[in-house]
Amino acid sequence: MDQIRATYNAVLAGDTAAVVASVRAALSEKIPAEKILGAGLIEAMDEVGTRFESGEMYVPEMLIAARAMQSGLGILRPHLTESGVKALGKVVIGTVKGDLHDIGKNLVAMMLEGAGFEVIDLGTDVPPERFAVAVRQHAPDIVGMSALLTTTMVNMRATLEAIEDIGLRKKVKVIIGGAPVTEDFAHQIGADSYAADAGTAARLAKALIAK
Ligand code: B1M
Repeated sequence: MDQIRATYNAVLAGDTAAVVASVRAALSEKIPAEKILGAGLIEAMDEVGTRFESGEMYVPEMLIAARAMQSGLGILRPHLTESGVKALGKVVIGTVKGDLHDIGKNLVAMMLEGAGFEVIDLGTDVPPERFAVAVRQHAPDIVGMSALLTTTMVNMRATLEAIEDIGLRKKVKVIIGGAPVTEDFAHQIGADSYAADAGTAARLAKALIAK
């Protein structure tokens, strides 16, 4: 079976060992890492979401699939990021308060590293005040926020306000993203940019730094 299909099926089955094996096999067949990521891992997670929505899958299975996907991402990481590149700038990134989804955020962090940024990852469920403290502590060029829930998107605005409150909003550019987030929402809350996917986030970060 083709290794991309095998990766896709293994993520859906939540079979970590099979994901690891098929991703390794795909790489050894010289299939580009971006293709394994997009058509294997990401498409499978989209299907997991669809099955969850229709009631065919429940939270535990979704979690197992997510873990399997992360194991595949771990193998792809060195192939997606370049080593030895001088840092273009610094990015503080995190998933906003109340939100535990981190696969997309991890992917964005990985692509940013690959594009040459130093990335400080605050993790998930990051309260606005922690983002603000990190901005003060690390003096990043860019702050990246991810949200996957409509109920947590609002915490992006609160985070911007917390950075504003310590007087550092003008010192950083802010990029936001995540499935429910839109360009319009980014404008509404006063973020500098919205990125629909990890590749776009890395491209936008470079463009913002160039300005
Ligand atoms: Co959750 N979940 N989940 N979940 N989950 C969604 C998001 C959901 C859409 C599923 C559904 O109903 N179809 C739904 C949200 C509905 C809504 O609010 N609109 C949902 C729900 C309801 C929930 C719970 C409430 C379920 C429950 O407990 N009843 C619960 C909430 C927990 C919490 O956060 N407080 C929950 C829990 C979980 C798990 C823990 C089981 C697990 C997360 C594991 C983990 O992340 N470590 C999980 C998963 C896996 C999903 C789905 C299936 C997949 C998300 C994913 O990883 N996608 C998801 C359905 C879906 O999205 N299709 C779903 C793959 C990833 C590569 O894509 O994260 O979109 P994504 O990232 C993309 C872009 O969005 C963008 O780039 C990435 C890659 O190109 N991007 C950025 C992301 N962040 C960015 C930041 C940027 C720029 C771009 O700039 C900084």
